[in-house]
Amino acid sequence: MKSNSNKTHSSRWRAALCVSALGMTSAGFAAELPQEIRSNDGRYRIVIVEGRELRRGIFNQIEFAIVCDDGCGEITVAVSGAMPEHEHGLSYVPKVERCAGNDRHWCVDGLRFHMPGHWELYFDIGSENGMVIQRAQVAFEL
Ligand SMILES: [Cu+2]
Repeated sequence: MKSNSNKTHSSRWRAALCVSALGMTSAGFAAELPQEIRSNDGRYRIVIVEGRELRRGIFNQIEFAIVCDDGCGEITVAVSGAMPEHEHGLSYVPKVERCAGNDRHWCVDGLRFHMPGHWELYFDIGSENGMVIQRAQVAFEL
């Protein structure tokens, strides 16, 4: 009886290890963001502080700073994502707010890439007067 249950336990372990090894080696389960993503007009630099490794199918969290050579002013930030080839966005709207422990940083939660394939991640930065939105974007495979 006892040896039976040990055997089951050990084969479960093997299966778990197998899945985990696949996740580590197969391209597509995880993607790494660059440390810095610049907005298309060159003004805003998104500097990723935490959470550069994105994984498919989970709620990823990212912490980032936005840096401008001349100071950014009172900006607004929205984060979204899309699979352009499938013509759809994220299945959940991620939450973006000033980080609780550091209000100079922005924290994104609920960033979930639900499908395998080519994704784009967008940071939309609204200017102080709210008149201009600049986008910083990055593409990756998950
Ligand atoms: Cu898709």
